[in-house]
Amino acid sequence: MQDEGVERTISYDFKPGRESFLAEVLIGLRKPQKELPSKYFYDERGSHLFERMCELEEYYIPRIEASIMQAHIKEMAELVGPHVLLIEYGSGNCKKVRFLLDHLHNPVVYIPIDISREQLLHVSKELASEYPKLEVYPVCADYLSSFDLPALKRPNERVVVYFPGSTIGNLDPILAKHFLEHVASVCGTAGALLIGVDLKKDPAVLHSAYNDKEGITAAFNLNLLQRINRELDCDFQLEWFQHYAFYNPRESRVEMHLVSQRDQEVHLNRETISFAKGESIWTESSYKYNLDEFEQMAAAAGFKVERVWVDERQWFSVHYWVVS
Ligand code: AVI
Repeated sequence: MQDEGVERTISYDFKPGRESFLAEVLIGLRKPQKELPSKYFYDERGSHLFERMCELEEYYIPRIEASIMQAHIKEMAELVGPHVLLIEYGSGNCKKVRFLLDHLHNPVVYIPIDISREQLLHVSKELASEYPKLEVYPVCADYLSSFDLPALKRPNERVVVYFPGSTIGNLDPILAKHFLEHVASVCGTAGALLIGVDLKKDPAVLHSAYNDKEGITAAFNLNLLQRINRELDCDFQLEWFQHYAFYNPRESRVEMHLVSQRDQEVHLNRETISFAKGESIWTESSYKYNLDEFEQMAAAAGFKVERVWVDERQWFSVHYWVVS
């Protein structure tokens, strides 16, 4: 049954519908190197599996990012300043932003943007009651598409975008630059970006992070096929696809694929898609940067680097950039 109270908390709903999901899947599966957009990982089960992944010993990103945030939160809050309008792209379960909100000086508005509608509805409602002085305007959207932000009633001193977790790494560098240019225009003059990005490291560390022993990452990857079966009436046989993730040093990225275990055919929207044994569907890239490369990205996108924090092994970094 639909909870009408919750319904009303979504400020804007631009969630891609079935038609665009189908179109994007078909475009991807018709390519010589078959691919699927990683944004579709995050249905209800996918979001849940991602949360479990974030608890894994091997998947170091959330743990190290949280330790950097904890060590430097006072300085971050000073830089952000009072009465901020905070926008978060890919807000997920909003766990990270709670820590930030708890330390900011009288934040006035929070706009979480996420493609996973159910989770967005749920956490926005929780946040609104936990932070009664904060106005929460959830926006359901694929943040790469163009959409309007809600018109706001309350004045703010600065717009700050929060983009944690190295989600920027899931965009190829050219798209990442365009996206960050767009973020700079959303921030406007006096605006800033607080962003977490994963750094280059021993490929063995990356290998275990994306091939965890419990098989949660594999289940997360395969869940995409299950979602396509359910929502698009497709007939992928999950037992005949296998998770495969590796670090590609030439491109500085972890690639996730699903590899067909035999010659087989899949049917979607009256189309037959053939797979040869060993052929893969490329489902995600996770780019890793070094600090210089990411600083160059800031300049290219119209930002000035104000501050960078790293952990002692330099595995992960958090950056505060201001619009230049
Ligand atoms: C959301 N994103 C930053 C994750 C990453 O590390 O690229 C998604 C993920 N894929 C497999 N494990 C985690």
